[in-house]
Amino acid sequence: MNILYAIWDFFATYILRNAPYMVGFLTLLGYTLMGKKWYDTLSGTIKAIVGFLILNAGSGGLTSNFRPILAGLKDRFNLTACVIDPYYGQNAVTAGVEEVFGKGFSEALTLLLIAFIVNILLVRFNKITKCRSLFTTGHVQVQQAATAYWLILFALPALRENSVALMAVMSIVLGAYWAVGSNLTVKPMQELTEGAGFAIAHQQMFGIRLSYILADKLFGTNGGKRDKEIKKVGEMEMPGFFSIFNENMVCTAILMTVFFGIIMIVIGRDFFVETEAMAADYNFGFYIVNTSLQFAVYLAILQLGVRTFVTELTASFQGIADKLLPSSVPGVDCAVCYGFGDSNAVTFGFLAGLTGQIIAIITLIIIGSPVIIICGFVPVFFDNATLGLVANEKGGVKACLVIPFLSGLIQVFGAAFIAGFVGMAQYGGYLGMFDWDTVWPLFTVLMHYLGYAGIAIVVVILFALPQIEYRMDPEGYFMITEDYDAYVEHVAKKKSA
Ligand code: ASC
Repeated sequence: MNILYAIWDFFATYILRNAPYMVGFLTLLGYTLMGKKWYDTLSGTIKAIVGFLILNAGSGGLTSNFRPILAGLKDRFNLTACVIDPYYGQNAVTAGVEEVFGKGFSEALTLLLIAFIVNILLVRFNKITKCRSLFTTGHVQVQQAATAYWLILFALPALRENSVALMAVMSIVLGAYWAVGSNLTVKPMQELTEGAGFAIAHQQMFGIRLSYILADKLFGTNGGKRDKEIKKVGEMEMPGFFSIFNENMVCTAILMTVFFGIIMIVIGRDFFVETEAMAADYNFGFYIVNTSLQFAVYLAILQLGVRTFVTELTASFQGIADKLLPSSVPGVDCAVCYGFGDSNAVTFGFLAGLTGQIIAIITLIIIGSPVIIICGFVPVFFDNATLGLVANEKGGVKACLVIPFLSGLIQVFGAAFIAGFVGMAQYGGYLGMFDWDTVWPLFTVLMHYLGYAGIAIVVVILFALPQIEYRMDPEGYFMITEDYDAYVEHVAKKKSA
């Protein structure tokens, strides 16, 4: 028994919550189930793990370089503010949950494991549930389990004393959110990647579907009903000097130098010297340029990582889909889709989102909001870049700018509301990613004011979404994950009929 526990503990700590190794494990399992030669399996597994580690080096580099700059705004203006950032959010839960609810953080990790099992079961029985995607992003699951733990403890005081009932409610709601949310991204991702075979398992899954729908309705062809030519970011023809913006690396480098240059000048040289980010005798202008250029560097690394592992993961997942989880795809980090579509849409989406966030923050300050939000790099970049990329595909340049801009506003206002409402703001941080500024506040309010009826409404909404999507196209619904080429033909046939 002890040995079994030790194995499980090792698996949970080093694999399940550790995305590169979880993806490696799935690749190993998938290829083994397919009966691949051992050396092909080994090579695929190594590429999956190393590719994901490269992706992490890229996204980690972006985060560690640019997070302190945005957080510096807070110190510069002496704000007592709540930073929206997954890591600050997780720290706030660890720091406050015992004090506020008398409960330890370790239960949040039990929640993660049970919710993950709920996700697996919902996909296993997808003939009934219609859920087609499995979460594989462990670090995000830890952050979400922590935040959901707080939100639900706050919303349902009656359940605080009953650990079993509490855990049951939490894991059904969270597990269903994982299965249903990532399922919502299947169609947008299959279209964006032309059938690469993955979904997104991250923190803006409802946002992705919303962006996909709005971009099409407001800026696109409205499902083919409107005769309209869509100009995507990559198709913009720019004359003369502006043509250099067509190249992703150049575009990112120039725009980031301008944007971060302004922010860094506002924060001021002293801040960077005091925080020992820069030596006292270093040239500030050069520091700004060099720091800003790192953005293009890490973005390029991130995209290399994606190219390295995506084919291995999705090819091997076929084995899992055939033998264990029929018609399913792996749900992966949102950064994975940055290897597809127009890469400049990533940069545009981010900048539009940042503009929205800054305007929203200034508004909060002007109206004297009790909770002031500071943009964290992770929500402002990873959410809005993803929403921009999806919007661009369906609605072109305008959608790619307008939707992330609106998202930036929503992120700040939504986070200010929920972090104040549930008392997380005073611990200095909130998760703050798109779904957690929109969908989860809604769930929390429903559960808080309606109690058991609220839980029922939330569960019904979640379980109904895949059913509705299925009924809109029963024939194509599983085809899109099983055989994308056949799906494309099926859609063309439906259109001409
Ligand atoms: C998150 C989070 C990160 C990033 C990363 C993006 O939500 O916690 O570290 O986004 O997953 O690639």
